[in-house]
Amino acid sequence: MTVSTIRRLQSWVDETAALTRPARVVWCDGGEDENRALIEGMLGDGTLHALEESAWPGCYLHRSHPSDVARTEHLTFICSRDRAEAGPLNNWMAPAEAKAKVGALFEGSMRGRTLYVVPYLLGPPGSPFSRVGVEITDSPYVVASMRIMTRLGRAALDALEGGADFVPGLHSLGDLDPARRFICHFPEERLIWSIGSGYGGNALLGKKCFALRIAGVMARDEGWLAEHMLIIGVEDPTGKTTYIAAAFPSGCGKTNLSMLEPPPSQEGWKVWTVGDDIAWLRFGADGTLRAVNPEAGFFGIAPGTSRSTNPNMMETIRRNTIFTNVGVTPDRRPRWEGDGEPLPPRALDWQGKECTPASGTPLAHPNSRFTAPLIQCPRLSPRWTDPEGVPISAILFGGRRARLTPLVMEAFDWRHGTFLGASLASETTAAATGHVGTVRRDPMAMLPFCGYHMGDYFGHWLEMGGRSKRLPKIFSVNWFRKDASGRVIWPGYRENMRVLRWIVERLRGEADAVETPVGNVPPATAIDTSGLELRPGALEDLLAVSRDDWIREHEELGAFFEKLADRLPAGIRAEHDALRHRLG
Ligand code: GTP
Ligand code: SPV
Ligand code: MN
Repeated sequence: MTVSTIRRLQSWVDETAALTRPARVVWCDGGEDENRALIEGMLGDGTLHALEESAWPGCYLHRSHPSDVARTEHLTFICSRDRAEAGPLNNWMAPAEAKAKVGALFEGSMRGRTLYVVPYLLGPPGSPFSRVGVEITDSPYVVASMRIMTRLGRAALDALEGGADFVPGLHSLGDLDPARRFICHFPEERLIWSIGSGYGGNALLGKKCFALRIAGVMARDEGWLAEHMLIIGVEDPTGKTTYIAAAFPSGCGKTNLSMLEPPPSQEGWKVWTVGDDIAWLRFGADGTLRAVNPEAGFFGIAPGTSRSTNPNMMETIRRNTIFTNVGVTPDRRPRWEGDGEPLPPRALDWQGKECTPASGTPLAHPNSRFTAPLIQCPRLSPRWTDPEGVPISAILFGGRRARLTPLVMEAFDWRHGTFLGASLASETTAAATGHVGTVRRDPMAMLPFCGYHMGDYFGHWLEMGGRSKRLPKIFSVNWFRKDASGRVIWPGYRENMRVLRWIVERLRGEADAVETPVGNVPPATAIDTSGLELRPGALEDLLAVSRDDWIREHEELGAFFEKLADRLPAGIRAEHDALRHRLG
């Protein structure tokens, strides 16, 4: 650590302690003893509950406050000096106002509690991609979670000693009242302040706050990308691996796709997990776009996870996992809807209340999650810590669309692909508080995570496309198209392998496509449906491009882009016009 970095860290900790008045200050090293002490403390005060030790070794249940179960986007702010920098799609607060208003809430907020100093590394040790963060928090649950989600302790200190700088993030539970909850980002200072929530992306500041909102600003300034993307290696039967990154909005299937176990009909194909939520990408010396996963753990959605939908995740969470807001049986086994077993006759629900199948209330919260180390994933890519990153050949954008977007289509080129990403929309899910199931525009799945003006962000994507001659191809996917009776047509989950296969074959110039006004779509014959029970005509419906629907979409997109008009890049405007022209 350079002298000035040590001084800066020490004085930030001192100032914070003077402001928040904790009973004690603990510097975390991420070691075993420290973790055991944290867990003992939480078992003692009821923050954690032990699960059945023989079936679930090292696993615990945490129940968050019932008003604190998901990210709260309306309480999340970008505090840039100039309001215009945050853009019209972010909440904005002037830095001075945020410092005064939120600073007042931090005053004495840690009284009687411990202030933990948590140094962590995002990205593989020794990688030019990697960045150091230090989170100050008064929540032992946050420390235990950060220990799983990041490289806590030594790796971060080594990087600091090697001369790295760090991003400070201050977090306090406060009183957990949503009226006094704020998640503030100061992009110019590279600083995060979060108070009043102990949950997920609001409180684990290495995740969305740093790895996307602050890192996104760094990436813009330094010429790389920080994206809400999974990363996988798709291995074909000859052993050749193609790396793919995919951006889907929260709750739309990234974790599931990242751990896909191909069905028996797709013999010889394998999917290797590199990351399930966030990707940092930059061009390598050879011109390929390289990706690393800045995280070291999964913070995945429990409901719907079962042996049949995601066997690799079920294996991953069998030990050393923290479950948050799931149900629990009298013999202390974690349970959730869609875990593949019949609902238990008696259990405690996510709030710790008695519940039976007749109660009519959910056992697990729809946004209940597990926090588990990546190294426990049976299909973890051997290259997940590659300091140079894996070379990305394809980028996928996908969302939940009951109509409109086909199962899969290929963009014409990088600019058109950027436009497809900018056009992404999806039905909202329980991952954020608010109404579930309404279609909203979520460009590149980054609406809640872009730390600056979305128009500039599109511009940055277009500019990145000019930096290499070896750009990945861009695709759009939609697992969620519905039939007239409202049922999802595509079986999804492991069967998505069939779509990945078309994409890989397409990259190699081996698969057919039909050019449509919206992109290149496979003919129904190009997707292998052997062993699938699809009604006749289902695949044609999944791949259909309706001109009327797309004309309406084009208009809606126009209205959306209008909001960004002051900074909408010409390239996006040109693509929007070209789409109208192709639609005739
Ligand atoms: P975040 O962690 O919030 O970013 O979500 P995510 O994008 O990782 O989504 P995840 O894989 O956890 O899936 C979210 C929900 O979508 C779960 O309820 C899944 O069961 C469901 N889901 C995932 N993949 C598919 C699919 O291929 N088809 C269908 N119908 N549902 C899916
Ligand atoms: C998401 O909402 O996209 C998540 C969960 O991955 S959280 O960590 O809460 O952001
Ligand atoms: Mn996510």
